[in-house]
Amino acid sequence: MHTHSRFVPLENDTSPAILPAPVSMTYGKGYFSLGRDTVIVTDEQTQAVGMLLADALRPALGFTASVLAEAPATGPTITLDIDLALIHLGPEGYVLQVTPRGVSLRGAGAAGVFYGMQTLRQLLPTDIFSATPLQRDWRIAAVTIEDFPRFPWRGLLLDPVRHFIPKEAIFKFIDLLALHKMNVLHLHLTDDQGWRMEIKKYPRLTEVGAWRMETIVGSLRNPEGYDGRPHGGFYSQDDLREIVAYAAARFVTVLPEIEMPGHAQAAIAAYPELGVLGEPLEVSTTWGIHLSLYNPTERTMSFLKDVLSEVMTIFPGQYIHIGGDEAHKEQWQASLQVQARIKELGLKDEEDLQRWFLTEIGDFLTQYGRRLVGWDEMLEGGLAPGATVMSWRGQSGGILAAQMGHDVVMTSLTHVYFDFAQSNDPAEPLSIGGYTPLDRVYAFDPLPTVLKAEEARHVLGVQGMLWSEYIPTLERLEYMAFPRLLALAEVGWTPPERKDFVNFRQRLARHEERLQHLGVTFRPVTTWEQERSFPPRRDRLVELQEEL
Ligand code: TNX
Repeated sequence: MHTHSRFVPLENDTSPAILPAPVSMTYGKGYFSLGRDTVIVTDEQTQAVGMLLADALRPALGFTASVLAEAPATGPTITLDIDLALIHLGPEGYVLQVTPRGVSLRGAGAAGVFYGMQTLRQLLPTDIFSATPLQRDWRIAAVTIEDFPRFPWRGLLLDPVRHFIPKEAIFKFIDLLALHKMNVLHLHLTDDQGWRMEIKKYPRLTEVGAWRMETIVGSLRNPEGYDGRPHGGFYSQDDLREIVAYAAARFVTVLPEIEMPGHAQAAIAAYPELGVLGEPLEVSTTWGIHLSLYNPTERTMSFLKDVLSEVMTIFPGQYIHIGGDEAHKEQWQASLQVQARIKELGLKDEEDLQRWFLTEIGDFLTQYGRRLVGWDEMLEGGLAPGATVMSWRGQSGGILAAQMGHDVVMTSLTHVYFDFAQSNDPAEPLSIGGYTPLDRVYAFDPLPTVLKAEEARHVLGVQGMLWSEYIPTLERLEYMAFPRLLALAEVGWTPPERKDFVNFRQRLARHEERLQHLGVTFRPVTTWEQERSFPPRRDRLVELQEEL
């Protein structure tokens, strides 16, 4: 039951709309005026953040604030410092103090200072996000903010396989993640419908695997034929290096995903010998679960290790995602060769084979100091040692994994699937189905109460999922992400006792002005009355059962 009252914007409300809400905020007296004479003063470690701040302010101000290593004798300053005395706030925490004389921003690490900088932008009038110069009084009310995140993992998955996402759009998403203090961009790089990463040793992966002949029109349930247009694209290794560097400068880690042993049809289309059937296949033109699996031969394992070696040269992060979801075992069951392989390896059955497969890959990654991440199906055959689990089919997989001492990221389809419809309005664009309105995302609690304290420590955080079967354009991608991504940002950052949905919507109303300036397509907030007047949709979970 929703007991929230109808959202009414507060009249004359001038309190800043900080999103996600900070841990603590105390108002002082007066205000700081940002003007042509304001300089940004940094130490060595915060200089890059200072430059990003000057860059972020430039379009609306119409001038570039100087970034200096020493404070001038007089005049207003914004000072950015590393302060190890703040280590109790963690590497991402910060203290931001605004007084009429100046702004001081400190953190134990550069990431904290960066997040304080994002808060500072949100303390200014929303017009500071304008892309063109505006004549305004750039005032910031005096305030002291002390802030740090609830979880270390605050992610978003983008799926450039089902519909390709050009590099520039990835940059825009990285900026939007950083603005909302999120720090992981999960790139789903391979699947049945395409292979999106250049691999030098296997050029056919992108020559053949990056393109499909056409794409299904309408929903999988009620298809309206095919569009007859080739679709594809891929990121060169140089593109990916650029993406990784752009993200790193904004304290976002890019998590690459190479799917196995299922969701492998594009790879098999490029190199049929990797498949169980050994027959030519097409890059898939449709959605849903496919039956093509990798053939678990020595040759396939070497191929995957070669691919992952190249992945590791591009992506410096600790984690590498190897998929592991929705690998239905029909092909392995029916193949005499695979059955013989199971015997040869002394394994029980196909589930055991998947466990062996992923353990091999996990050991390989471990040798290089990396850690394997995979979807919760990994739990079925037994988890590879040290594996981190993304719990997508609800939270039970995550609970189990945490109880077994494995790290977990909560990505539950009950709350954070941004490919699901966000309203029951019949005018909503076609989506995969389901119903995940804003308040549902906001109410997500990634820490199930059944977990004991030492188990709960294994819950690294949360991640939203933007699967893009039904997301053919960049406008739609943004529309599905906003505003739900903002609710997720607050789930990942703000302490639960500070969360308040009515207040969140008030801040969101203001925040929409910023999104508008940034050229982000978003779904305007609906009232409860509107939302309740629409007929309910079918439950996506029921639909999924039927699709299997
Ligand atoms: C399930 S979530 C999948 C994806 C689909 C998604 C659509 C997961 C690990 N697998 O392949 O895109 O559903 O909601």
